[in-house]
Amino acid sequence: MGLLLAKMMAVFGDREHKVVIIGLDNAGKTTILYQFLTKEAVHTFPTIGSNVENIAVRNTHFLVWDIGGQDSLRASWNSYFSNTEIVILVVDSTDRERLTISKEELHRILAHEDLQKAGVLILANKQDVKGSLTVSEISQCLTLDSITTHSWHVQACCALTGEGLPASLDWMRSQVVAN
Ligand SMILES: Nc1nc2c(ncn2[C@@H]2O[C@H](COP(=O)(O)OP(=O)(O)O)[C@@H](O)[C@H]2O)c(=O)[nH]1
Ligand SMILES: [Mg+2]
Repeated sequence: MGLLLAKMMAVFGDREHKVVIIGLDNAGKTTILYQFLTKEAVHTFPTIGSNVENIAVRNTHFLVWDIGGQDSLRASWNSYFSNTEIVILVVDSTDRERLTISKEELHRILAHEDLQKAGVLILANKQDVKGSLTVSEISQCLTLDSITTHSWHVQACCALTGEGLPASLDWMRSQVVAN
């Protein structure tokens, strides 16, 4: 690589790293995407199709896809996975009933051939709600300790205030910088 190009990359950062946000409808995916982007809570609507935004963390750029979580859309998640470096699974920590569905989706995507090298970030969202499940309860329900094939990280967060999200971005950055 030419010296000039190397210098320019040091200044402007590397290529974009593809990130896909998945999770059940109402988990908080879209709120998290816009909290990453604007650091403010935005009013969201159920996502039809997908939202995509470029998010910069220092000189690392992520192209983040937020894909709808309704039943009918989940089948199409697969088509978004090629070249994905990080998958973010957003879990609604108040939704005890549907946690087993999230568990199944998580283990299904881990087996996906396009995601064999992807890092997995699990966000235990809505921690502001009283009585929500803790990170360790969610880790147990999702059997995170059984994951040995992928680099993964679980983080408590609140998308409305942004709490926990800077730490998540730091983890994402460390993943792509290390690779
Ligand atoms: N209390 C609370 N509500 C949240 C949080 N994150 C998202 N929500 C709300 O949950 C609902 C669904 O959020 P949305 O981002 O549209 O979920 P999506 O379907 O996964 O994209 C909205 O009413 C959000 O305001 C959170 O951390 N705490
Ligand atoms: Mg949405």
